[in-house]
Amino acid sequence: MTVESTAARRPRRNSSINSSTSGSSSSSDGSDGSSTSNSGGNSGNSGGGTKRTAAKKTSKAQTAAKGSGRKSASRPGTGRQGAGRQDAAQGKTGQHGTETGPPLVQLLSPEGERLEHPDYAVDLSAEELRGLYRDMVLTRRFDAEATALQRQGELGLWASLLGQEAAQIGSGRALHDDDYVFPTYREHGVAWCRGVDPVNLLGMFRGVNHGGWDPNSNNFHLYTIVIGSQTLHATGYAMGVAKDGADSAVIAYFGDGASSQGDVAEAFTFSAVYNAPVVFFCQNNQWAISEPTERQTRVPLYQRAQGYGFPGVRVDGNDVLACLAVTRAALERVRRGEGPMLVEAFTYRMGAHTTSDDPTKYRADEERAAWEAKDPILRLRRYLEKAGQADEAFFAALEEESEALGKRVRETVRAMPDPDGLAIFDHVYADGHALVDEERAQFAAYQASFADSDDADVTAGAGTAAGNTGGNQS
Ligand SMILES: Cc1ncc(C[n+]2csc(CCOP(=O)(O)OP(=O)(O)O)c2C)c(N)n1
Ligand SMILES: [Mg+2]
Repeated sequence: MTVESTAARRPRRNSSINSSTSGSSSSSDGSDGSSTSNSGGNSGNSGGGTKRTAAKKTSKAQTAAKGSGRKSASRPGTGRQGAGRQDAAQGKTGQHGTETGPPLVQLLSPEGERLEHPDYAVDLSAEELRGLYRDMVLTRRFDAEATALQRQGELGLWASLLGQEAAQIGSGRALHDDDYVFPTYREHGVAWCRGVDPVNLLGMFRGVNHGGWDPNSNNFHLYTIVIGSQTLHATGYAMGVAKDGADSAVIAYFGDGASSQGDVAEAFTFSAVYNAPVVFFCQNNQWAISEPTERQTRVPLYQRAQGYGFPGVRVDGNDVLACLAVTRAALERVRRGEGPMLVEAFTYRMGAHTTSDDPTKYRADEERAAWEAKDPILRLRRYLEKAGQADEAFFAALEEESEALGKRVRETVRAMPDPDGLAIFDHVYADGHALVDEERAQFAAYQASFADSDDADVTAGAGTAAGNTGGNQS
């Protein structure tokens, strides 16, 4: 990894939200714990331009999670003792992600009431509140469009963020432009806050590219599918930032399932020992494909930080105001050089793991229904309406904007050109390689054989193609 020290001296700009956040972020017990154009329309930031380079790793693996058939043991310290949740494979009835755990930092109740917290506060103008609402609505609209596009065969796969909008928009709007983000594959709301055009998120899922955006344009790294590995990339990057003497921060997103990965444990250890300016933002959406969180941990996830020597805090991940306040405080802490911090955003994955998944096989419908009542968008809408901070005209205009975004996404994705099949050979070695050249030539000849077959009759053409692959013609 190289880090140019000039990047470290870039002037710091704030995100689109200007508000005060108070808060020590030092306890680990949980008690203290605008838009631009229509294309994009999502950036409160004026751009990246940082010249740092960060490690990249994007490969793909899929494993199907299986229930072992064992019953959950009681879980000391989780507040879930005796909850009696059965194995997901056995019964789909258990109360999952119970509210009886440690207290959450909350500034907005599910009913849309404003709450105070002794350590965290936000003071937002009506315009800023409407901005957060708009971010969440447009992100959800984009996400729904992407799911529909997958169902129509336009995308190979989609990982929906449904239900996690507040965690992502709240934390994303807490970032400064020169902060650097290492996402997983579900951070469409954070991408939105960074000013990445949502259409660009879809190329990889359509199979026409391996990323779709320049990470350094928006300080938003490429999506990472190797679970947990981006926490190490973030830690290394943050160690570089510290060596530069910069006052920017790094944030790594990961899931409850990822928290079990060795990479995450190593990232925690290194970041703590090297005092790296990194916030670990865990979206505990309570499922890792079909594995519930109680299979990952016997203590609340935020408490893991204590063992590594840095603080952790649990925030209501469906409360955009609390996510903003807590993430901002965490970022301030790491910028002050006080070492890393873990934020656990307690939320819920309302949809399937991806479009390849069927959650009805392993979780109860009632569970999802209970979380619909805590919908992050609905609760902010309730507050805006009660407080008289948004009128019907605002909601109607946003509805129109949503539809326009959906249309643009649809049309742009369908028009994405297929990649040149030979391009993949160009990026294996920076300076080329004789073996790759040979393989490129072989593949080019193979492709050309299909072109020839177009001129022949259908039967002969099929035979030619099969013959080239060594297959039979049955
Ligand atoms: C190293 C590795 N192991 C396994 C997988 C397969 N896999 C893809 S997503 C996933 C679950 C991740 O769950 P979580 O971290 O909670 O994130 P979420 O999908 O819930 O956002 C797994 C096991 C993978 N991609 N990489
Ligand atoms: Mg998860």
